[in-house]
Amino acid sequence: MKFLSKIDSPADTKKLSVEELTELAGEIRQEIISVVSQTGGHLATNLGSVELTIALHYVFDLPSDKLIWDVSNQTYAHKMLTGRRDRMRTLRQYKGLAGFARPEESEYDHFVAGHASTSISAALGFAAARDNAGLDHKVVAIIGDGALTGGLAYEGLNNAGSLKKDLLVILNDNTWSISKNVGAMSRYLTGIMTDEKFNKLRNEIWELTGRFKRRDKIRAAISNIENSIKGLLVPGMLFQKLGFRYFGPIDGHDLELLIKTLQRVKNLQGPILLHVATVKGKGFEPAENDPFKYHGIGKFDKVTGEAATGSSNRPSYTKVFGETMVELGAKSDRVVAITAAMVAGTGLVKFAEKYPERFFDVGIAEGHAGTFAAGLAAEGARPYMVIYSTFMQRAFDQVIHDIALQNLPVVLCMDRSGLVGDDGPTHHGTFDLSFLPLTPNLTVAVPKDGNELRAMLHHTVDHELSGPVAIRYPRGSIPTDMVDEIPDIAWGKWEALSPLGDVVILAVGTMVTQAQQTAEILSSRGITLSIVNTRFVKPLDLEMLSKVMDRASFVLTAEENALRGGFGQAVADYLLAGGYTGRFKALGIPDRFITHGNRDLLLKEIGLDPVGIAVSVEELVSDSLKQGSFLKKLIFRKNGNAKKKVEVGRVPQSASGGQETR
Ligand SMILES: Cc1ncc(C[n+]2csc(CCOP(=O)(O)OP(=O)(O)O)c2C)c(N)n1
Repeated sequence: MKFLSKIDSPADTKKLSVEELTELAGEIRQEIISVVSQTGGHLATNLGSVELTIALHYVFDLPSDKLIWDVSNQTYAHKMLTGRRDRMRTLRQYKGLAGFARPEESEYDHFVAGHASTSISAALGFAAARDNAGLDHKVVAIIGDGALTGGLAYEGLNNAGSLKKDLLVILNDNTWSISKNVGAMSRYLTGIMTDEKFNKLRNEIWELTGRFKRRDKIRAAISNIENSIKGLLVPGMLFQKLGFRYFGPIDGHDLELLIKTLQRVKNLQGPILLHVATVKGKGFEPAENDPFKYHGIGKFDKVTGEAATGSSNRPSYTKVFGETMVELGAKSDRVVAITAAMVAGTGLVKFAEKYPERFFDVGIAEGHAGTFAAGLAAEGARPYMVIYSTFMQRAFDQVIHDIALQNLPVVLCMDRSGLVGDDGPTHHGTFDLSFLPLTPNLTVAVPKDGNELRAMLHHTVDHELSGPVAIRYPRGSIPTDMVDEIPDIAWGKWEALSPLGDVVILAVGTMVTQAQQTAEILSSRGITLSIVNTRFVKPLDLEMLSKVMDRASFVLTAEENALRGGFGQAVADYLLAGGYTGRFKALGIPDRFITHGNRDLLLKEIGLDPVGIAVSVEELVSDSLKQGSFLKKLIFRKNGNAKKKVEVGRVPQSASGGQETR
């Protein structure tokens, strides 16, 4: 790497000529392909934004000038150019570089992002704080056309247009979100980009008038004429009406033009929007041909682009969900499905093909999806709002205010619940079991496997629902094979997977499989662990819970969710109110954000792997007995004959992240 290997900071990029920068772009592209082929990651968006990143590094003074990246999954080139190129091969790995911008990682990253459409609001905040402090550095937001479908972006534009702060927004328009971008705004932007003749003429007039002394007045007059003739069809008129000066669209792969344009707009005052046209996947043929497939990809062959095959031979929860949705669609034509820009990620492709009139991709607009679903349900449809757990956070108010308050039969389907792994803290779905069950009227269900997921979904169409239902399921493959027949699940009831003994674990969703492995570990140590599949987190199955209370001296809960406000806390409340005299421990995600990396490693870090859970069980049991291992073994070999009223001492907080309650 002739040039890349010499770049340790943006100052080094500034030393290169345009020809050298063009070569550098090629090197960065090769490195991105090579790295992502080994680590997996967001390939296509990064390939599309190489020249833009280089130009920004060349023109602006980083890090005092601030780049605020939307979503920030397109920051690989930025990472390489800011002293992190040697660590690129650790990308998205446990303890390695993050796949997103991360201020702890570099002084060149200023703002965390993973959820879309935040950059304009954040950048405006930086600009306002800068002005208040009397500073004069530049602030640049870089946002994609997909992210511009999110309502938050318009709130930012609206506010920026009125505050009139110096702020540059770069719209990186590749016409793709994860799938092809959707919506009227996307059509509007495409209209601008295809209106080439008009743009050319307009740019020429702009250049020409720039030579006149009274250029501002002349330009304003021309602008008025444009408005009256073409109204909203004038390129960028929408942005201009919002208080931005619009420039573009320009070719986002022409480094010379990018640099020249950025140098021109850099010192302009007020809010500026520069529209840059890029090709998603640029420079890697398979990705250019199929930007959707290469948006986020696992390991692949860097020559052919062929994706490496997964290690599991069982289907993913997503696949089971998607196939079941097709079954539901056939059962009732009231069934409609809504996604917020995640048609494939949520498994809805087949449903969309089969029932196009009952399928809605609303763009990156989770809040809107919630109210839209509520409207559909209020008019008699049966909406399935299918949104990753982490993005459902955006629709929290809509779930409460529009869906639950009116007790509307909307089914919230949350894929990627729990720890998602490589994407890290912006994407972990570890809060839904805290924020959803606090909502009145809402039933919260968590299947332990694919068959249960299918059964729950069928239940929602086979029965008149008494209110909204949320179903959460994880990323990855189902733990057991699918069967043809849909199992019978008693709605609202838990399932004891073994006779209730003296030590019981109430396991939610993914934790059932973990608990089964834990039980094996413990059995070799003389402890019998009874497992209850607590497939309804709200309402709690009080009948089963009171049986557990009666029979067990030691109760644990396990969930892949924040301990704060989670299932464990709900159970603890119940036990406390009922005067439970045994010992209790809740296992889940401690009160901190969990990093990125392989999910198994993350589970281990927080003690939610089978060994970690076994340690917690042993700690709970042995600490209570306090009589030393001989007695402990003796009692537990008897399998559940320990006295319920054990001596209760304060059990120290375990390293596992478990939270203990009595
Ligand atoms: C709130 C939210 N919903 C959904 C997503 C998932 N997501 C990640 S990137 C992306 C598409 C972004 O498209 P665009 O902004 O055009 O950037 P590109 O990848 O095309 O460069 C989506 C939908 C997200 N990050 N945040």
